[in-house]
Amino acid sequence: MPVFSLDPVQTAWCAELRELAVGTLRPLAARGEPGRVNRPLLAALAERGLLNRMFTGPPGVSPGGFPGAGGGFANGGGSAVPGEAGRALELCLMRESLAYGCTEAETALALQGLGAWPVARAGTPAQRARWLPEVTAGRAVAAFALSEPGAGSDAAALALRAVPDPRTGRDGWLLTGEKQWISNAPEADFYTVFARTAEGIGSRGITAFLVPADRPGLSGSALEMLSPHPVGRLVFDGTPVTAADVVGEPGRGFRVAMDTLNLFRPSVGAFAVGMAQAALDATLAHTAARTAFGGPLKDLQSVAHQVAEMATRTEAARLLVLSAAAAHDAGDPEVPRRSAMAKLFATETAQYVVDTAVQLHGARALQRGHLLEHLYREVRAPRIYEGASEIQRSVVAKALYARDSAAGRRGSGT
Ligand code: COS
Repeated sequence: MPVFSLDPVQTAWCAELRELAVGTLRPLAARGEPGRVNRPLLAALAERGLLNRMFTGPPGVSPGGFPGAGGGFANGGGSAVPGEAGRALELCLMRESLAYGCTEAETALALQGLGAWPVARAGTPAQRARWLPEVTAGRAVAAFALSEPGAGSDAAALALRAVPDPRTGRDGWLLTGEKQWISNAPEADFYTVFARTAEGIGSRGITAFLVPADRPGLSGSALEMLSPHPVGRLVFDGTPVTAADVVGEPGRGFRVAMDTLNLFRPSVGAFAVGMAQAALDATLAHTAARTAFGGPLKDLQSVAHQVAEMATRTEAARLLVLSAAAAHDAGDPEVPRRSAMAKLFATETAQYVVDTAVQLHGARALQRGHLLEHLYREVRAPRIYEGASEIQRSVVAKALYARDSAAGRRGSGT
């Protein structure tokens, strides 16, 4: 893996996105209702081509990209499997840059990606043609429905049942059960739902379905969470699905979920890095301007060293995120470990950086409406969703031991 650096075009694009986030998207976010989907914000992301770009990758770099010269899904979708060139990196650059200026816009974009990526990656041509142009236009809201009240970290234990529909025989199922803590629920227009089609075989008995929100027997309610975006619960009461709703192959849904998380985990790290950078920059400005004990705070060594530590950890997190993204795009076999490391380190780092920034600002940072008060609330959830930090450590350790045993090596103490 080469040493990582961004080229001038990428650097300029990130600067443009930060400006867009602060100047245009932040005011739109402020007019939204906390806990509700902000459709004008989504429309603004779509208008600037960002939702589309999330799926197509950088212009001209995605050789197997979606058909329609440069048009991606907006021109009607298609059936080609997208090339991976630049995809994860692109997603990370967008998420970090948007998060720096407007976390709500960042999350709205990311959730469209998380909910619709399984369809883009493994869906049928009909599913893709029906939904992806709507998703990238910001008209259809997508959601990824994996977690359940009894299966969060242990995703393979999910219990939402898909039993054969006696009316349609082998070609249909009825979904019965619950999903919980689903971002964008209950307002999404469709859900990528992971359900159990076979008992007793764990992760191999799971199938992914594309379930439009208006299917009979599907209802939802909002949960009040420490999160500005909607999070809800879904109840499936004999909701009918058919073979045409299967995303990928029956019994291969866990793979669809894991592939999606392998792509999105580094980008959760990028979101965290964007927040950490915003907190760091606010701290630099504050500690340079604020005086106490006869001089600016920055002249106190205890303050300066904390700022240096914040900056060093943020930079390390960014490099880990970008190298995991680059590894994903290069088809590196160690993607699960690298993605897990990036998410783990970046989200834990951002928590530390934002917390330290609050400490260095003092009481003003806790005032409702202060940037750091906002970031302090935002920074907590990413350490839990898309695999809690503890799960990421397990993924990393498992991959290390598997690699070690494949190489036939023994630890130094044996
Ligand atoms: N990428 C690709 N494949 C993966 C994978 C990954 N990151 N993680 C697991 N798999 C595959 C394994 O290779 C295995 O495949 P086979 O059946 O072909 O051998 C299968 O999935 C089962 O893997 P494993 O036995 O490791 O499953 P476990 O149940 O022990 O652990 C974890 C799976 C804990 C890693 C998984 O459940 C997980 O990621 N949990 C967190 C879920 C999560 O992120 N929830 C948040 C929802 S979105 S907000």
